[in-house]
Amino acid sequence: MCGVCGCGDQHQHSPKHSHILGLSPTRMVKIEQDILAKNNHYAAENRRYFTERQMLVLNLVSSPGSGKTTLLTETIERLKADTEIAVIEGDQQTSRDAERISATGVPALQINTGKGCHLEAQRIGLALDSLQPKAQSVLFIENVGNLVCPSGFDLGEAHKVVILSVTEGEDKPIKYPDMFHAANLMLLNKIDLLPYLDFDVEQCLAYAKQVNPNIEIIQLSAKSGQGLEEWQTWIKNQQALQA
Ligand SMILES: Nc1nc2c(ncn2[C@@H]2O[C@H](COP(=O)(O)OP(=O)(O)O)[C@@H](O)[C@H]2O)c(=O)[nH]1
Ligand SMILES: [Mg+2]
Ligand SMILES: [Zn+2]
Repeated sequence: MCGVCGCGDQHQHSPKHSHILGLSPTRMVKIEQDILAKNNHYAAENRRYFTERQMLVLNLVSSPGSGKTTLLTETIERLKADTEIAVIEGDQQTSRDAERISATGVPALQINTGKGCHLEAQRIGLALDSLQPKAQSVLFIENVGNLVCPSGFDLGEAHKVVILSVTEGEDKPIKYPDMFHAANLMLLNKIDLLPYLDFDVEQCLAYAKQVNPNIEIIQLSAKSGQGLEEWQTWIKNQQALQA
């Protein structure tokens, strides 16, 4: 397990980490493999549950502050009239985001991971027991803000959706390639701020495609509403595929 973030993902372990933990690299690799195998088992159970209910499940991943919760509340306001929606919120501490979602009137459940830096499939399975999402609903899972290890943990979702905001710099896809490789869709958020920044949109899109040639990309602003219709259409199309 990674001695820095404790997440069990397959980070490159330096000898320094091994020394800190007092574990040999071989032993650490074995622990990582066990953690990921256990997670995959629960993810498969979740996926069965979602398939039986014809649910669309999206795992939203990004660094903290990219606008996941804002985008979710705006999306919910636009979809809730004709779509059943539920939300699972992941954060290390507080229920602030679940409260923001609950204000829209859709069921939301907060998972606090404490020191944990990603959501795991087993916790999602337990959350489903109390959330009881409806058949044919859309379930959004807002992962813990972290562009690294949530990429390695399958929660049983149909797609990982990575949100990158233009204030973060255009080079993030090549700095955190695992996440952009694992995602099927990238939402480039906060484009309302582009006039004030020297963010190179074309370069960013090229970096994302370099890491993942199949990634779809939508440029939007949760604040101004620009691009939200395209995102809604994408969700509706994915939902139709679950039926
Ligand atoms: N200008 C601008 N600000 C945004 C946009 N989306 C989110 N924000 C702001 O970014 C900050 C972080 O948003 P939040 O939704 O909490 O991000 P999260 O940590 O990814 O859930 C808040 O101050 C939001 O108001 C956007 O499209 N444009
Ligand atoms: Mg949030
Ligand atoms: Zn982690």
